[in-house]
Amino acid sequence: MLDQLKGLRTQALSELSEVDSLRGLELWRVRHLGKKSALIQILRSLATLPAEERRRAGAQANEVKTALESGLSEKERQLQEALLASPLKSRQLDVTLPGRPYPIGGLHPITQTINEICEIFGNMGFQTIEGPEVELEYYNFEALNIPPHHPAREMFATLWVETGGGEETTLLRTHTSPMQIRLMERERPPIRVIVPGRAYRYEATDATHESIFFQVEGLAVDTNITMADLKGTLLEFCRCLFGDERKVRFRCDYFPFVEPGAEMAIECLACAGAGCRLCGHSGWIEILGAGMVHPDVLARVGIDPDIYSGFAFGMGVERLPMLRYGVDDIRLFYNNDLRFLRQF
Ligand code: FA5
Repeated sequence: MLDQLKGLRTQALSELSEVDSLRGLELWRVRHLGKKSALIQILRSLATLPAEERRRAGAQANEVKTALESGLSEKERQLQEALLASPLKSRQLDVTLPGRPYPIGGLHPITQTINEICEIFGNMGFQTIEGPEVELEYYNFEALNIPPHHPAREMFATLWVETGGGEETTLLRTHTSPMQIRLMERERPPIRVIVPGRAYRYEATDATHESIFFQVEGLAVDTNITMADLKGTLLEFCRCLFGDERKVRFRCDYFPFVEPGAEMAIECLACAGAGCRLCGHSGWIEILGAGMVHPDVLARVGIDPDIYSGFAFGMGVERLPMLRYGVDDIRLFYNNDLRFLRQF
């Protein structure tokens, strides 16, 4: 057995000196140190030998195993080194070359639009605040003159949030208008704020409707605020965003929390006002609802409607870049197709 071990060692080490790749080295390892190799078989069979012979053969076998293992790791180190060195030798490496540019992210077009809206109104003296998306029914409806069973609840297909019994009913806000109330409860006039944020409606989506979309609420309360202030503010906003030439329509509408109420629409870019699928063949796309804050709403938050008056508006954010750049489907903003998003 001692002779056999000696032969194994010579054979293995001579084969090792011929190995010139990591793959070849792995094959060598399996052949000479693997479970089925002659050496490991010998080590396994030692137990069957008489004691004296076992001691000598065992020492010899372990010595061969150690020699093969250190040969293996030395060869591995040599091969790794050679692997690293070869491209450096074969190619010139210019360490002064600039690195490969990594793509850097950009702001989503809706975030860009919100930032722009905040800047335009900021220049007109409006502060930006935010409010909760999970809202109490009271703020979303009752405080805005929309009691249960009021037909206006039909306008807002509501997603209700389940709460344990006894707690106040909550919902995903259907518009940003509840922030009018929250703000007027804690601040006294003069007030001039805008509130960007998500709104949620349980309704089918189409080219101009999403079930989760952004609105920006506006609110100004002070002495002597009139409908002319509302109209002037909104027209100035449209001029800043769309330029002087773009046609804007301002006409009556109904919302229970304003009196009088209005809506504003911008001429459809897709058909230049001629009428198409996108604008429902009207030539106009509605961007916001607005009006003079209802005296009952002011009174409810403890602001005297005989002294103060205010205007409010709520605009849809996605429709603004649609109208500006001719995007013909609101859903494109949320499909996360980078080819589309990178254009903004
Ligand atoms: C409202 O939400 C009122 N809170 C607006 C308001 C505020 C009126 C203050 C008076 C005073 P309306 O449901 O019309 O109103 O929505 C306002 C704007 O949000 C719409 O003009 C539209 O631009 C946008 N919008 C409404 N629903 C969707 C939807 N499903 N997807 C995308 N945008 C929408």
